[in-house]
Amino acid sequence: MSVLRRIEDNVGYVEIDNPPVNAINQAVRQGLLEAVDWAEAAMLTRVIVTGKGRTFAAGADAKEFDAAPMEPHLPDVLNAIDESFVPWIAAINGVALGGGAEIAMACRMRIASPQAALGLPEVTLGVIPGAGGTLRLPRLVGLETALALITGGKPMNAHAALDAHWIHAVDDDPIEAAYMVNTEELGCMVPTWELPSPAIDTELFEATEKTVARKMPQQVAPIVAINCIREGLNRDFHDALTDERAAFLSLKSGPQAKALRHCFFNERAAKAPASLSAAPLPLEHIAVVGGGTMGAGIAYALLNKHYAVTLIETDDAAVKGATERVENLINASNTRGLITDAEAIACRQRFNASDEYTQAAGASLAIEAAFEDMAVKRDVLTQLEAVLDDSAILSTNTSYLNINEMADCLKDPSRLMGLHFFAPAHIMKLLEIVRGEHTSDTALATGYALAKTLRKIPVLAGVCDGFIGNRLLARYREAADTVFMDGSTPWEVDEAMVEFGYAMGPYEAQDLSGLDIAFANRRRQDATRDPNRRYIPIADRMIELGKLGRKTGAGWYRYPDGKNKIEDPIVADLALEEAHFAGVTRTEYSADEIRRRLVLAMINEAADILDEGIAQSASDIDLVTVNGYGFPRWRGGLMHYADSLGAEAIVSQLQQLETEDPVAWKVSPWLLRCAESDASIADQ
Ligand code: 3H9
Repeated sequence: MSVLRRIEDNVGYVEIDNPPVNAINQAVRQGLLEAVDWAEAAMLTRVIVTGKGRTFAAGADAKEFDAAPMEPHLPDVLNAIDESFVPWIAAINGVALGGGAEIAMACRMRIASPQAALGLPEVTLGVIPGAGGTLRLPRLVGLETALALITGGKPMNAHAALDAHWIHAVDDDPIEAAYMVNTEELGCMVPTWELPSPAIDTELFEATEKTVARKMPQQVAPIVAINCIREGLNRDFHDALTDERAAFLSLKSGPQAKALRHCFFNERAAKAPASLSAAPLPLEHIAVVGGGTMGAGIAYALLNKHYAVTLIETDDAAVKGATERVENLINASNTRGLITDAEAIACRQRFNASDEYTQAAGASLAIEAAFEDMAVKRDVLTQLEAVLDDSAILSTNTSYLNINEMADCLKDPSRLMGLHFFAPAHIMKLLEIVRGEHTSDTALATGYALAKTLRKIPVLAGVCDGFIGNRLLARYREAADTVFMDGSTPWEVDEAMVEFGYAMGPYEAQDLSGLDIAFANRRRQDATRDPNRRYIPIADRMIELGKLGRKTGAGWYRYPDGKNKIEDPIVADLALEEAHFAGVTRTEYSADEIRRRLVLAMINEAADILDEGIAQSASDIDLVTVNGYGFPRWRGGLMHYADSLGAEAIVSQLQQLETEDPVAWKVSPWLLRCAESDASIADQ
């Protein structure tokens, strides 16, 4: 039964019961529609609708979105509620999102518990509210708030919703409060659809369009939502509802909604593999070694989830610096209202920093976030092994280094895994969990359990230079540098990739992280680099010139005011010089050609990563590229996008590029197999 109902004192109690989050599927819609008839037939005085469990309703069941819509449709169900002579009251016990909030809006009254939140996050799934949300919300909260809520997709807590007149009351027991509502007062409540709609405000619409263009460039749903809201202000409610429904259905089957749904379900499916044969170690106390930006971010992320953290640094001054960085993060979160004063105090109480490894004793997990150097890391791990219990798990936050070589220094190498966080570690969602040759299932299970607590998206990676994400990044940059050397400028490359959907192109992004990191990697790779592989020396010239990125005021761009970037002709000239020395005849690349090369390079590398078993699935590549490397979410991730091109088309394009440079563009056997067997890339 997806909708439970009972009558008491002539009041109908309707409970949406579709665990885990009361998603509104066909059975729920049917159950609600039947409840309208049931309430009318029994001449009930009111119906109180609520959700079973912690959620009111998480919205339409997005798992149904790939199939043809099944009757009854939600807009019709909600019209029946809105127009029924038996008034419905929503007792909003938990989150009411999307269609869940739309159910609440079709009710005559809304009373929420203090823990509840309401939101219309449809645009995050590439659709719009499709059951009257674009019409009912402006009538309830006014145009400005409705535009912000629908285009932004962020939920509002119960008290804010009360202030916005979205709901009528906040009560610890919303069902009881709904029961207590005075019958006369309830009788006077006008059905939401009959409320007057706000007046058109052209300036506000223009401002919202600008905000959307800036914050969600190239995304279709928010623009369609704005149009539906605008059209809905002037039209008959039911005509506008028909148009809203048509717009919703068209978006639902479009490529952006499919891509965003893929991301949504892919992220939720990222869990510990069933094949792990061990349970995670219980964690309370975690040691972090290294208190730079990364280590401090990791420490704060852990403190924020109630772990006790001991941060180890090399000496007094370093301990002081690390403590300051952690303190700054606590304060910043506190100031932004993300944690309360009491939580900030508790974070400080759980934190301890020292230059003595013995302080880490008792920790059941240690995360090494020291300098990216094999000798340094091996030394840290050896010192940790000496003070920690034999059962404790060791991990390294290395971005590139060989974990097997690192584990060699340990008496028990099975204790070591990679936990590759992304900066800023307390914000970025991705966590690469790296399995070394000897890594135990206990270590991996502990990594996954930690990811769950930190609400990170775990992706299992094997050992190779850069694991999944940084290996792809290296190939992306190599392709960019080649295009730069052979004909373009960094700004042309950046612009092409921004047009593709990245927030910034590879050169601007590298200016942010610093050119010295990639330089150190290139020097580390010198000994093992394939001598037949073309080497683009421009980035090395940048280091010689002291252009290390934003931190030195100049990198690929110049930053005269420390903030805004300007193009630097000296940098463009470097490519001319190097091309001349290398005997390269430069050519002009269109933006399409730049994009084609950079994206194909990544797809081919990703295919090799899959072929070598470094990543488990194409979906994992999508998780990494979207959540760690800025690949446009609305394209679903690198391999979801690749699937839209098709393996055969990709292979034929790569083969053409292979004639230019058979080493860099060697077609991955994985892609060749996909093309030969006509297999979907996304399903691998
Ligand atoms: C919509 O409503 C359109 C309407 O306007 C028009 C219709 C005509 N569908 O996130 P969690 C699953 S569009 C299907 O891990 P949490 C999820 O996959 C919808 N399944 O839990 C997972 O499954 P599994 C607008 C859904 O506590 C399980 O529930 N609504 C849906 O961290 C637990 O999810 C939204 O965009 C769904 N709508 O967070 C809200 N939602 O266990 C989307 C969840 O098999 N949902 N599942 O992995 C959320 O934001 C979060 O899930 C929520 C709970 C905050 C509710």
